Amino acid sequence: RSNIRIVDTTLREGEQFSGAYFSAEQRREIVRLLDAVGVPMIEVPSPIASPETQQAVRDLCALNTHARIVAHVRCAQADVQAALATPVHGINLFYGTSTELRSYSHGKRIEQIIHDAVPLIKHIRQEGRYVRFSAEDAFRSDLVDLLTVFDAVVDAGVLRIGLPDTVGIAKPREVERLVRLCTERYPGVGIEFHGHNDTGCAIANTVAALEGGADCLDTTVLGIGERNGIASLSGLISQMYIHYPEILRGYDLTKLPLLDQYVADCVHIAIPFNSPITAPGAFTHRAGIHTKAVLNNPHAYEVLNPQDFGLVRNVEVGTRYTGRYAVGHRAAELGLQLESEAVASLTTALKAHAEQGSMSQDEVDMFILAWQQAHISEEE
Ligand code: HCA
Ligand code: CU
Repeated sequence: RSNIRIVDTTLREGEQFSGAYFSAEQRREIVRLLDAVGVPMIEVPSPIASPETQQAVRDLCALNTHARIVAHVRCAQADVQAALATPVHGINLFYGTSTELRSYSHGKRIEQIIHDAVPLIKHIRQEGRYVRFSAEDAFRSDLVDLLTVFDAVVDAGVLRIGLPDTVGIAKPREVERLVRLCTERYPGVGIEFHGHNDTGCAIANTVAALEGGADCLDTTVLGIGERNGIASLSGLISQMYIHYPEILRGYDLTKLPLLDQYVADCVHIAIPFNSPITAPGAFTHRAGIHTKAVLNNPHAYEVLNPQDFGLVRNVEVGTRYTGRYAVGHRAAELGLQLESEAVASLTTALKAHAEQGSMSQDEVDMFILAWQQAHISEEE
């Protein structure tokens, strides 16, 4: 299944993140970096938003990326017109289908949704552009309502249907089940999944969608988005790297840390400590049992090879849970040839010191060298 596409929506969903604002140059740089990583589809905001947004969308299309640029557009004539006035590859339509959104958001009945969407889909197809239709809040939508809408939009010629978990309520098996049901009911039509992270299942749900047969999977850089965001690009990539590496053929994963850092800077946050791949501590090993095994063979406690992402492993020595193996290894790196008894007593001393607080790598090195000095003078 190498025809699976990541659809990155950092510029659309991601800018809905509290405090986010991307300047024109930042938008271009994010697109360039996403393209350098190898993401095949990039979603941008609706050109109807403002003249500036419409110009920005034109500028992004003018970058001539390998990645296809698609605009996220409401099911309204003027919105679709504004998008078609730009050279976007296609249009991602969306419409709320749940009772909640139909009651508290747009107030439309299912028949009205179909009535609005169908002519727009036909029009976009006549213009020769790609079109997808997403049933916003799909996982709180009545199944009959959902399938009624999908039957109509598929009939109208939509190329892909979207199943967004808009409020982050879905469970992985439920996602897999609904996606599979749609792949069986609509053969020949692609399925896109978009998972919010309100209950911490965004990445798991996105992988479940992939396994259920979805062929487009939404992400944002760092997972930023409305509320606490959606599945992160690095999170989805980390799963694919291990379980579906064929999907990542043609990607340059060494650009991922640059991209994550760039977007973190744009939105004034640090890369989260628990971010897959790019967290500052994602390749840091600490406990004695871990450090010993990792120094023997990194595979013991690493399923991602940091080098594949242009990153390096970090073995922390200066803690009270450190072990002789790691301490001896560091001493050897500093050029000291120590007998095993010496390593044992150095380790005891270092652990005792680290009881007062963990030591940085520099502090560890200074400690080891000082200990060595004292040791030599004792011997003399
Ligand atoms: C939104 C809603 C959306 C749309 C997703 C989609 C969602 O913020 O406008 O078009 O597939 O989560 O439902 O992001
Ligand atoms: Cu969303």
